[in-house]
Formats: sequence, structure tokens, C-alpha cells
Amino acid sequence: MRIGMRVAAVLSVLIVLVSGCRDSYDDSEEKGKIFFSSFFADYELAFMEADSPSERHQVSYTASMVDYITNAAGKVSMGGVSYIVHFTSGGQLNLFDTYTFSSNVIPSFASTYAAKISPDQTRILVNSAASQYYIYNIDNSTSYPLSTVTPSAASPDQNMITWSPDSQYVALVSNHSTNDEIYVYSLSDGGLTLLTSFGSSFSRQQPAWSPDGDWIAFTSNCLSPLLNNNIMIVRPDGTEMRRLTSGEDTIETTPLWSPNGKMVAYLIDNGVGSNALGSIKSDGSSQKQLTEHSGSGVSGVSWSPYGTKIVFCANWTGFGEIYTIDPDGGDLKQLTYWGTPSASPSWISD
Ligand SMILES: [Ca+2]
Ligand SMILES: [Ca+2]
Repeated sequence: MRIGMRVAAVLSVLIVLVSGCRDSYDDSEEKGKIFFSSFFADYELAFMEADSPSERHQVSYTASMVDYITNAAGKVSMGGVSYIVHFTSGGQLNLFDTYTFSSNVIPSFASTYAAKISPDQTRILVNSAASQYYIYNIDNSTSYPLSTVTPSAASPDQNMITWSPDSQYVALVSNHSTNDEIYVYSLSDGGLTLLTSFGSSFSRQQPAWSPDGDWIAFTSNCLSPLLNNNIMIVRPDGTEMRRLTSGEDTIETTPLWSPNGKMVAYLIDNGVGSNALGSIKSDGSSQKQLTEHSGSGVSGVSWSPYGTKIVFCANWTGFGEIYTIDPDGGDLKQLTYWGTPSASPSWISD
């Protein structure tokens, strides 16, 4: 019996390893729940089954507090736990368990501007009060400040922080040496690696670590003669910086890697506040605008667990509704028709 169990355990590990190596998935394999913020009496957390989006299930009930999802976890750990973090108005940080639907308020962070869970789901990087970065340990509810770096009050949002896939480093925007620059911070020894040194000449923001750990994408106008933003990539040691997206007259922002690291989704800003969705292969080929500029456009972009779909919110109808699209631009689908605002979809596999 015991040997049989061991064989079964080894087999299940092998199956996980083999499936982890797969290159492509059929979108019929994309099950699970899409969590999002949805307007009831105010914003609450809700989910819909990915294969049956006509029904929304309310899972938070904080009347008079605005609930936002802020972490596209998208993955199930071996322990069967999958978290998202969400804020309420005022920035109260909550950790939400997508299996038990329980929400755990983290009292020490009542004014949170950004927070992301580590890929191993043990820690949260928090931008508290737009003035201090902290690491919060989920297991024992302790936290400590990252005292050598400082979040910029000018850019406190959720896209200014990212975890390495091995959960040993974070990349973040810090202005501790006057200008905002992007740094890699080692959680083991506090070591800092400067990735950008553009001074006051150019912008740099929105670092996003690739799933294989080899690259960090970010947004900057540093190479564009017309000073429009492009998606750049750089090695985590600061070398081999180069431009990923082309387009002198277009503004590309907010890079987001696909789960297998082969594509990057991003936003295309038309300069007057309407974002379209774009995608590009991580080798720089197949750059595409996937949606039109319409209304206030696209926000809250994330990937499905296997990367066959991009899920996003778009304000094309007067309200934010949730849509999916293939990464190459095919099969645009409107999932919700509630006629009330929705935001921040985050797709979690079952
Ligand atoms: Ca609420
Ligand atoms: Ca550009």
C-alpha cells in the first residue's frame, strides 16, 4: 500500500513535470474562475465560472467600501492554495483565499498603494502609504521594511513592483537616489542592482519579470526620438537592455508576460486617455494592436492560466465590461453584460 502510494506520488509529480513542459494548450482546457471587482451597492469581489460567465457570484460584502482585486495570481500552488490580494477604499490590504472564499484583513497595512504576492505564495511585497516598501510574511503575519529603497509618490501604482519567479528577488521603482529608477532587490542579503540610470531625462516604470527569470520588461521613452514610450527588456543584472516594441508615434505601456513567457501583452495609449490592447512575441516579432481605441479603453489586463486567452476590462459600452481575446487578436468575446462597472479580472485555475 505504502509503495503503491509512493508510485502514485512519483507518477503525479511526473505528470505535473510533463504538463509543465507543454508548449501549447487548447482553450477548452482553460477552466476555473475569473475573479473581478463588480459593482453591486458598491464595488465587491465577485467571480464567474470561465465556461459559464452569465452568472456572477458575489464573495465580499463590505458595503460602503470599494473592493479592488490587485493581484493576478492565476496559479494554483502544490498546496492547493491560491490567493489574490484586494484593497478596500482607503487602501486596506486583504488576502483573499480563492478556495475557501475567506478574506483576511492585514491590519498593519491600512493605506496600501500596491501589493503583490510572491510566486511561491509565502510573502507579499507592499507599497505602504506610497512611502515605504515592506515584505509581509503570510505564514506568521510579520513584516519588515525594505529600508534602502523608497517608493515614488508620483508612481505608487500596482505596476511598479514585480517578483522574480523564484521568489528570491523583487524589482521595483525607487527614488532613494533622487530620480525614479528600477532596481532589483535581493531578499536574502538586501543587495541592490540598478537596472536603469536615466536620471531626469527619461521615464522608466512598470517592471515585469519574465516567467523564466531571464528578462525584466519595463516601460520607457529612453530610446525613442519622439519620446514616446516603448516596452524595453533588460537582464536582471542590468545588461543587454534593448527595445521590444517598435513604433515612434505610439505609446506602449504596462507589459505583462504570458504564463509561458513567449508573449508580452501591453497597452497602447492613444495619447488622449484611451488604451487599446497590444501583444508581441518575446523575440520582438508579431507586434500587433489587438483592439481599437474606443471610450476610455482597456484596463486590468491579465492572462488565462495556460495563456490561451487575454482577459481584460474595457469601457466600450459606457461601463467596464469583461472580455477575452486570443493573444493574436482572434476570437474577441464579451463575457459580461451587466451594465454596471466591473474591473480587474483575474483568472484562477480550479
Ligand atoms: Ca464593497
Ligand atoms: Ca512607441
